[in-house]
Amino acid sequence: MSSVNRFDVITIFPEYLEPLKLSLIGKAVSNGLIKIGVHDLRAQTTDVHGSVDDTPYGGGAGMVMSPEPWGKAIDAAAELAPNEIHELIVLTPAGEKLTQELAQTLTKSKHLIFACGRYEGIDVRVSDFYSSAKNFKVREVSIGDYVLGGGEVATLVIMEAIVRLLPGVIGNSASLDEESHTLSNDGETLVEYPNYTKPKEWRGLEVPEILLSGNHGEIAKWRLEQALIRTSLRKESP
Ligand code: 6GU
Repeated sequence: MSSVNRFDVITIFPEYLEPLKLSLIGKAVSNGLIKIGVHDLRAQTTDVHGSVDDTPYGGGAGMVMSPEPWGKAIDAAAELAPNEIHELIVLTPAGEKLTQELAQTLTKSKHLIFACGRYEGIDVRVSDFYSSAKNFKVREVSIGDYVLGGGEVATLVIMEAIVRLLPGVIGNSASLDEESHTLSNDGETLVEYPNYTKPKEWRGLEVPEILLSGNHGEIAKWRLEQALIRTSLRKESP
């Protein structure tokens, strides 16, 4: 099964993506599992001010990002992974909501390009153009029902959700099978059961006896019960 090997991020604030150098993602890069490029949209502008936005046709508040620099930046990013299908992720609060399932789906695209919009978003012709361009797939993605100043933080969230699922990134891949929001065998997604480690008693709080029993069958049963209780308490109803 093929999986992502290259991510390109286009933004007017490349410094916002510095955390990609840390921890799990930073390690995946230094181990050669993935490649990441972060590109300044302003490098594709031609005027002295490096303008990336303009007033909206039809009037209204705010500014809209101009299609020209975006087209150039996306074309340049595509050339960094020749002969691949490029999945263009356009970050917008109006997009499809990120779920564990979408993160899992995105692991299967070889090349992901993240377009971080700011202001009132990107001229929609950018999405329209690449939707019908050969070798491109376009997805508008949101990370939740609230509005951020731009897509940079959303990109960090989505990339972290994807990268930890890639083969070889997490040492013990069995831990991926038992975590929250992962499909269990009966087709339901649950949040995780509660975890405990040493000491056995901490500030008067004890580890549940069952976890010390060594009875794996009973422990599994207890954990499933706990996951079901937490799921019904914490998940929003559909
Ligand atoms: Cl992807 N972008 C912005 N600007 N706001 C958001 C978002 C994205 N997802 C949730 N809110």
